[in-house]
Amino acid sequence: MAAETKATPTLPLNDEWVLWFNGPRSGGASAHRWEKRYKKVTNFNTVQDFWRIFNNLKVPSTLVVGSDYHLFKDGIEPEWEHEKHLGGGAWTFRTQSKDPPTQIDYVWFQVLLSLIGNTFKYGEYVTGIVVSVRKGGMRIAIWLTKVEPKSAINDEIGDQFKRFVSCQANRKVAYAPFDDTWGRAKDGERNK
Ligand code: MGP
Repeated sequence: MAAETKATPTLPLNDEWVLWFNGPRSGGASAHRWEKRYKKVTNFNTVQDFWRIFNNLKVPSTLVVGSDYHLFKDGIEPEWEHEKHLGGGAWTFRTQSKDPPTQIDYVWFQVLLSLIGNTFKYGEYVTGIVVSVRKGGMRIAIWLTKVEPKSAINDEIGDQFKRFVSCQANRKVAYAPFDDTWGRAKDGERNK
């Protein structure tokens, strides 16, 4: 009798996710200026498809300087101007050039597993996660939809992120609302 083959059941994720990528700016383009240069790579909504994609994806630390991966919930673009980001902001962790590059790979992977696996508390406020490879170091940002910067919810989101970071590095995570004063000291900024 032929051996019975058991089909693995499809394991759906809570959300559908889209992976976007951009490489470095083309020559001559000025740094520090916003350019919409990301492109959609793929999307997934099952555990099987997630592993199929991520088993074959280069880890962030091996990407060319200037590259970013953006992993966002379906229907949300990785841009502040997207309607879901109005009133939102991001928690960011930055490495320094002397830090081991694999730190970023670990934090990126642990945070995204928690987000797609729906174990991240208040994950419904998270729209996506971005990892950026830059000359002076790398950064990971957890992007949020509208949230009160000084609220218990935002605090808890920052604390969870900080716990993932603390397993690898003694570095702060910082929150800043999305707007054109991004990166400069202003109201709504938080540090942990
Ligand atoms: P960047 O492309 O992430 O580059 O942002 P980089 O080299 O990391 O820039 P840096 O200035 O952070 O060192 C380029 C610039 O565009 C940033 O300085 C931000 O002020 C701005 N910026 C970033 N994002 C994600 C957005 C966005 O979604 N919308 C707008 N309008 N500006 C953005």
